Amino acid sequence: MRSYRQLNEQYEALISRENQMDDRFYNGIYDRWIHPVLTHEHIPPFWMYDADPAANPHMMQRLGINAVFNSGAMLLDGKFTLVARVEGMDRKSFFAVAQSDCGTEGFRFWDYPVQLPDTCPEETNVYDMRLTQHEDGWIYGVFCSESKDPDNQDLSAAVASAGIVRTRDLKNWERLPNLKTLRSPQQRNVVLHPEFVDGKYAFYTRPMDDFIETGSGGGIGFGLCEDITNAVIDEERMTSVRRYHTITEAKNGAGAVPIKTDRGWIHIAHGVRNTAAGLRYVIYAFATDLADPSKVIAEPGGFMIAPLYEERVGDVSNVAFTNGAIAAPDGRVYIYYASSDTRLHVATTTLEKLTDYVFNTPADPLRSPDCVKQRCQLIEKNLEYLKNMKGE
Ligand code: BGC
Ligand code: BMA
Repeated sequence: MRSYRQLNEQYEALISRENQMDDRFYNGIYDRWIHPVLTHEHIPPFWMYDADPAANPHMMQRLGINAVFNSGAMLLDGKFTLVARVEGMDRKSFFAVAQSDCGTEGFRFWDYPVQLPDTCPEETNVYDMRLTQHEDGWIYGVFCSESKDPDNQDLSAAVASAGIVRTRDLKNWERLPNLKTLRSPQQRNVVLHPEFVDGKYAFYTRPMDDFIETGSGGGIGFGLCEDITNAVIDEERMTSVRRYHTITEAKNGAGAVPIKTDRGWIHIAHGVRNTAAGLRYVIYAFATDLADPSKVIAEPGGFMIAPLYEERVGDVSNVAFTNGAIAAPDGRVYIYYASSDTRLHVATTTLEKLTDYVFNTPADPLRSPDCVKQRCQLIEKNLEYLKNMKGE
């Protein structure tokens, strides 16, 4: 049996462990790190154990935690701040704030998880918060609010919609009415754009016909609304679309809040395809126009991050998913991505590299023969170049 003190020492050792770049991996675009930045082991023991041996003689978990994963991210007072999806053993998720000074290690949860105003009795589960520091001065959290579908007998039938909260400090939260999209029955993966567009609040949406299938939903949508305290979107324009036989065939969805660069907004999103082994989630990037953030101006072919090594296995295997990234003032970019709905990692790059990646990676040619042509062009250029290099 372990004492509470031992459990706490173990936890403190984990929190103070240094992280290192993962030398197994190189692609020039970003670096991976050896250790995940948040796991269920980063949960303070006082969230799980009753520390009093009189009440807990076997020092057993009374309320275990299953997983810590998809996290919104921002810099708050200079600290790397994550609002993580924490999932109990009971499958219910909730949000909790963890902070670190450097962004790649040392994330520590605040003493209490986020206690959102409980305004909606049907809401059963909440997850995947995107944190937007909006130019109106508020920090918004947009998340998936899930309820049982009252109109469907199937026990698993659910309804997903976008919940909206706002705060100034991640401590006091005001709940606003859920987003209403007049033309889409369900929503998940909704992200609030950080600036007004045509004087309005702008949301990236993900129109869906039902809980899992996007159906006729063609991709990542974009819609404007006048009033954030009663957010209603009529038309959803398409930004990055789903395409046959690509990484977005089954679904796609906005991830991190778009990052502003001189050349456009950079979006880090997810794409899903179906396989015999279930859905495969990967992370991809694209850029949209500075003046019209719904207009895609560059979209590299294929994925940027797919689950690799240990990342491949977890509660929902073969998933890489992001809902938060931080572009630090020094030009470094931290992409927080979860693997297999189990743990959270960071991939680090710079704004310069990310821009190079998004604007100079060839687009998906969509057909095998054209992919071969694309690759042969690169090979030919290289063989020519390398021939001339000989003897140097
Ligand atoms: C789960 C999410 C998942 C969604 C769609 C929800 O019940 O909590 O993790 O993305 O279903 O599969
Ligand atoms: C989704 C997301 C995530 C999750 C993924 C894979 O639809 O909203 O919560 O990581 O499925 O299960």
